[in-house]
Amino acid sequence: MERTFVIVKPDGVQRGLVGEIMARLERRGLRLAAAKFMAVSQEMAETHYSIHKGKPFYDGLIAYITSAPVMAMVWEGVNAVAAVRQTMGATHPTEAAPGSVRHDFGLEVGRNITHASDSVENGEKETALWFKPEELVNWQRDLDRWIFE
Ligand code: D4T
Repeated sequence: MERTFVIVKPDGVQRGLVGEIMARLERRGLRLAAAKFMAVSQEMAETHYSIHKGKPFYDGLIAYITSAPVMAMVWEGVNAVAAVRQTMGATHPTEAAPGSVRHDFGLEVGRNITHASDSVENGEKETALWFKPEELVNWQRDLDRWIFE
């Protein structure tokens, strides 16, 4: 089953949106595989965002993601990467589709509430960075046959 890595970022946690965002993913039919409420170390932030090193927004991005706790999660399902990116909406909240998390709760790219992996490969890499293998739960949900064809 395809897996993707998701973060409710510090602004989402501070604004009390963790439950709302998890509820949207659950309602969509995605299945939770791991979740961890945690502070983000400087080292973790720099590794996670290493592709953005040197860009003008990099320092602000690192300060933002380490500024308060986050909810780190792994969600799984058919087409999980694309489905979660769609539920979150475009990176810039003013370009995000109506009904998406970033549209419904965000205004600025530097406070865009969530992260979601942009490919299956990055989902696997990010999951391995943020979670130990034993923190991932393999389980069957009784509803699965009504959601996955
Ligand atoms: P994340 O990785 O946070 O889910 O965002 P996206 O996958 O949607 O977008 P991204 O990797 O292009 O950007 C990572 C992160 O950097 C912030 N950012 C981005 C910013 O502050 N200013 C910018 O101009 C861009 C492009 C927001 C998300």
